[in-house]
Amino acid sequence: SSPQIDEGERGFSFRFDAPLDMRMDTTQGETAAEFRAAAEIKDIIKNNGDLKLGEITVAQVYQGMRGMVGMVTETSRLDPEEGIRFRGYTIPELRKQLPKAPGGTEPLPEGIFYLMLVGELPTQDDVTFITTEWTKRNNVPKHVFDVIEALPVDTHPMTQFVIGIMAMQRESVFAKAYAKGINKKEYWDYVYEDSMNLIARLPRIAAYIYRRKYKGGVHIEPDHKLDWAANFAHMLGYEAFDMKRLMRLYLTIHVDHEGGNVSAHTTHLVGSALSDPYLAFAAGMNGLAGPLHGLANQEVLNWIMELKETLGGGLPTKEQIADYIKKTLTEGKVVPGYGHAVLRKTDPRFSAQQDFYRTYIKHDDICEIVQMVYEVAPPILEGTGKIKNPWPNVDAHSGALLVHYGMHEYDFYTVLFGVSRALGVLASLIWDRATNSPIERPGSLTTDNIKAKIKAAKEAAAKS
Ligand code: HAX
Repeated sequence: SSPQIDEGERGFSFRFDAPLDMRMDTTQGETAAEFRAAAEIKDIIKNNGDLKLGEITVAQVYQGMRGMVGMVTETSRLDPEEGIRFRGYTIPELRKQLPKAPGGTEPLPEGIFYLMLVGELPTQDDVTFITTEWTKRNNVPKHVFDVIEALPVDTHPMTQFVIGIMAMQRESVFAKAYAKGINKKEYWDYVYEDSMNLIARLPRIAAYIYRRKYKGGVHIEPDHKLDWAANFAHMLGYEAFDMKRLMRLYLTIHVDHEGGNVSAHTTHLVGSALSDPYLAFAAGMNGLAGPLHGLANQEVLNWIMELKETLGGGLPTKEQIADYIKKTLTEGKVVPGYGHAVLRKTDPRFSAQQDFYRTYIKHDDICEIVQMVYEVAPPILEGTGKIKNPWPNVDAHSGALLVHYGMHEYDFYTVLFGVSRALGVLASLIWDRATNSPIERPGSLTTDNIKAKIKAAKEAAAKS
């Protein structure tokens, strides 16, 4: 039912027909096939396009568009009080309901990808299908590794990661098909192909960077019997069951956080120009590499280690932690891992990791410091009177778990986040093309324009 694509050009002899095609309305015949969602959106715009979703204030345009709805993202939705839901499911629900690896207790990231893409919980077979697809597609062209090798080894891992992604752009089936000329109804299919290939290959690139930078360039081949997350842990050099279990949880909870965060929004924005998934995702990763976004996970560990060092090692007291937080604030720095632009309570991704710690690890010094900071920091941050959310976000906990299992290279953590984030932003990109989402082009004003509007509003108020 989906468009016929020449296998040679595509480079693959297999495809992903079932779940996405279930959503295609083929009642009008093969050539007019259109996603039901695309037809529904057209209808919504036609009949309800004038309905107001809110008003835009001067503060919002100056202050990072907080609370301003500016796009549609189907894969997940963030509630300020409750936290994230993926297609309606909370993280605790998904930890229970998503399929697991044999003998495993944490969900397979393949399952949350399926959920975000298809909109329904996968069966074990659906998840096996995705694992098999990603295994088949995980071959990284040699020139990609050559390009990474050309960089000084001390280049930040996120920079190496983005350059690796860009070096793969040559393989884009969307870009090749577009250059030949394709019907816009077929875009999603090529974007799907690129996204699947990219997700399949990212752990290999990430592991290559890790082994190159920290393990003397001794690389580990993928094990095709393993699921995507376990194989990633294996290629990084972690064979213990515990680390594979953590990796499955880690790569599941970092996938998506609705559409407005920097990495998701950037991927969506760049993709809206019909830049292919490699270009769009690499752009998103440049945003994730910022310290107020994904890089916060490395910052948290640096911050905790500096705290420990300042106090001569060992477990600090709560008073010492409080003093250290106050010192951080006095120096005009942020307390990494705390605060959020949307959330107004403890991030459920933090709670999931805390639960993982309590269930499987039970005692670890760094994880204990994380728990102590969680007790001490919120009232101090709240006491500043300006921080809107004094609670921890996802990054406050992740590094401590990784250190426990032996991964001490803090500046690599954001790459792990990036590998996971691919699942959400690329599932969204496929939906963007399937629903004919247009090029994004919001307006902007100058401060003079705003002053003129303020003046006009005052004059109007004086007259009335
Ligand atoms: N420590 C110190 N000051 C903080 C703070 C923190 N953790 N969180 C917010 N503030 C400050 C802001 O810098 C801002 O100060 P100014 O008015 O002087 O500019 C003020 O409090 C109001 O900010 P806000 O409205 O509460 O927060 P924002 O929406 O502007 O910013 C951030 C949200 C997440 C960027 C912010 O809380 C922060 O910098 N946190 C620390 C870094 C961090 O953990 N980032 C990861 C966030 C989650 C994520 O994306 N993960 O990838």
